Amino acid sequence: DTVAVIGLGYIGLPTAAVLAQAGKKVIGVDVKQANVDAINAGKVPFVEEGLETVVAGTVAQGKLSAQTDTPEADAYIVSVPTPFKGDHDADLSYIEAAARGIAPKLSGGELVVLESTSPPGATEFMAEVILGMRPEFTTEPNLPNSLYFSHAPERVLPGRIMIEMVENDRIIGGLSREAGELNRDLYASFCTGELLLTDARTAEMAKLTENAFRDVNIAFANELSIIADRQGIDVWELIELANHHPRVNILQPGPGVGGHCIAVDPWFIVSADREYSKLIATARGVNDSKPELVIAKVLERAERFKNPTVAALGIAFKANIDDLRESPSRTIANSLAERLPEGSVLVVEPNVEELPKELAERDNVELAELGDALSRADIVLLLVDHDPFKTIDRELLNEKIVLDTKGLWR
Ligand code: SAJ
Repeated sequence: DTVAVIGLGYIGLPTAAVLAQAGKKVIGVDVKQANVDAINAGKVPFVEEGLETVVAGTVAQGKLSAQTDTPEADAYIVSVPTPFKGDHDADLSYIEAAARGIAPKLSGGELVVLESTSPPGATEFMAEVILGMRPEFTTEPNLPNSLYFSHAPERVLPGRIMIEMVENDRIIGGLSREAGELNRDLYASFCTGELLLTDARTAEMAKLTENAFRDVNIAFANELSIIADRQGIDVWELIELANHHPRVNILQPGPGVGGHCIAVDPWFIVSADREYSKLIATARGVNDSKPELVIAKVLERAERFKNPTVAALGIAFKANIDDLRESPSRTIANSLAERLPEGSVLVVEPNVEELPKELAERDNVELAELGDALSRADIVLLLVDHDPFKTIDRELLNEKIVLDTKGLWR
């Protein structure tokens, strides 16, 4: 029972770890030698609560190992990135590369699961790449030369991955019923949630739909925050009051929508059907417009200072994580530093030890301690609702201009 997990990132590595914990022999594959070396030493190259313990334990037991070449295995799980290319189209080249690595290793009967978030048709595409290289195989089930392809999109929340990976329900879409069932049986080894079988295209679309649902709802909150601000209304109070209605549940506005999923996946729906995805595209636009509005507000307030000092609290894409990818607050901090050449930006990010490159390279940006930044700042800009920011001594804000984009200090 050997499982190869291709791509050992935020999803692949936890998946490999829980499979190994469930007793499978797992070989992780990654193009980055440094990551492979770290994992083989029982280390995790990023922060995720509870992951390192499982990786260290399963590596020590010989259940989990990592390498750069694709091995022979009974099942393959592909969890590689699907970034954009062109006008927000999905770039399937990493999936294609993974498929090309798998194809020569197959001998018939293997299951190949695509986990990467993908546009409708990506699982078929992956199968076509493999069958193109190995035309002796077929997706017809129950033959000596059958291959089984399936899509099992991940739906775990960064920061809670080790819990949600096990407990969340999973949608499983096979190219054939048998492929879905094989995928279900494999995932039943570690997943206690419901395993819901469907076809591959529906599974692909379901994952995109979940994140588009959230994006559209956050856009509603963000649009309200802009309107309320212009009307002189406190949006947080407004939402709290409206949410007392039994059928109203508005999400929280903020400085924009970040992360690798919600700000990305809705575009895959738009790219699949540009004519009929107007609401989804507009929601993306609303959320993407928020950082610029925050920046404009800070610049307006900064005008009265000759050398304004702005404390930017948080550059992660959301609370209590160290993930800076697609982070609107990081963009805001960088843009403020650029547009306030006479001023300075004190970045407070308790979850990282160093600034990302574009910020580190600026003379007027430094990574500061919370207390230090609050005492030196003219303008305190709260961007992320990290726990340590909740409990600050409010007296420290007394003489300051405070812009609280998360409503944390209301
Ligand atoms: N945000 C708001 N207001 C809110 C909620 C979130 O502005 O009320 C912002 C956050 O600050 C952040 C962004 O949205 O910048 C996304 O954060 P998130 O916590 O909503 O979601 P992610 O990106 O961490 O994880 C999502 C999850 N999807 C859904 O909740 C539908 C997760 O379950 C998925 O597995 C993940 O995307 C993924 O990998 O697709």
